[in-house]
Amino acid sequence: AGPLTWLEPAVDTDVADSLSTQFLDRFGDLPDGVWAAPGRVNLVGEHTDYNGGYALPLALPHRTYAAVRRRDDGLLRVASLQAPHGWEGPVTTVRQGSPDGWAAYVAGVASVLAERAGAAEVGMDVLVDGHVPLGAGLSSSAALSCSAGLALRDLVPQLDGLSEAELVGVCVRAENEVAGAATGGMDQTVSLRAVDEHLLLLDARDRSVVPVAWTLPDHELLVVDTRVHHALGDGQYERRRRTCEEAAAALGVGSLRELDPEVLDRDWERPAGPARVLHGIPDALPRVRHVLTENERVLDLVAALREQDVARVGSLMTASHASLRDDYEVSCPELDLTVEAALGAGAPGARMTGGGFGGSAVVLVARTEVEQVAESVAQAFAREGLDAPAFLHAVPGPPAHRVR
Ligand code: GAF
Repeated sequence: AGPLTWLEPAVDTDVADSLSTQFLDRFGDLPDGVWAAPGRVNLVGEHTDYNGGYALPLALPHRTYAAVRRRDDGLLRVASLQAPHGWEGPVTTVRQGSPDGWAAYVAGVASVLAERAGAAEVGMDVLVDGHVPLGAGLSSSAALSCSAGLALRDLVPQLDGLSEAELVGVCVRAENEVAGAATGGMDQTVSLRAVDEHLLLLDARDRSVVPVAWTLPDHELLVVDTRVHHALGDGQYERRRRTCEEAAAALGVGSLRELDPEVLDRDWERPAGPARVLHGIPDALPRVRHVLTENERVLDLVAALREQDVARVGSLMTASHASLRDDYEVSCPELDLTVEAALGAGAPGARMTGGGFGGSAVVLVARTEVEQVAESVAQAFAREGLDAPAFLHAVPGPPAHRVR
């Protein structure tokens, strides 16, 4: 299948050096600083965050960098090394669709923060350099909004004291209201609040987090980017979310999290039981089943990690994949192939990660077998005539931070 492609993280200080120089060329002045925010991979707990449930992501060492200079005239000038066109305009004109595309994630955060600061003069020049693979389901968009958000928080005096937890809310609002993506907060939470060398158990009900140690020293997490472009904007993500909200309303709860998972075995089918109530909502039954079983898998996986039970961690990951494929219907053939090939090569567990419909899978693999498992996945892709996937080592890294 040819040599494997490994996506390596950048070195913070190297990026900061070159980005500062390019910022000077473009904007005629040095930036006030350079900020970095990580992408993420989620180990388990998918499509649970907007249902008030649990997830278990980690921050990747792959980050998005933003060189920023504060402006006090309310103007935003946004550029990226990865995009031919930027955007320029007053912060007060930012709204859904203007700007659109990647710039909405930066402008959206600036607009929400300007409102928060009560100051229409909040503005900035930004030059972005993304080292989180784009469209790979590894949260490059949250990394973008979080890097810009943290920069503004640090540079605008009226925002002094705004906590990372509050900044999560700002970035989610920007993404929902300006970028027009109805995402649930997991990605921004882990980007801003990760704990180095740990996973983060997120309880989306109150957005609280608990660091969880990686207890399997002989194993690592291998990410496979299928290179099938993942986009949440095509309506499928929102449709899933709407189905869950309608189901919760029909069942008389504020979110699916409030349902006792035992209803699945105990009285799911009884007259006036959940199965009957959900009958009229297309696909609600399997969608609800996924969310309830997935929440349990998150807590079970945390317990299995504590017990250093590799086989159990792996089987919970694989069960999560099956549920996302069959009940939630957000996988795709390339993700299924990755999981199948990785398991076939001896990995204890594998699953799609992130929103789905393309993007990446995460594989639990013995350190001594990483190359071999990656090789098997690449060969499976080649046999199917698919473009070669890319690989990255998911070593849990620190949260968003100021580089200089
Ligand atoms: C995307 C969203 F942005 C997250 O909020 C989450 O819902 C995820 O899909 C699915 O778990 O990454």
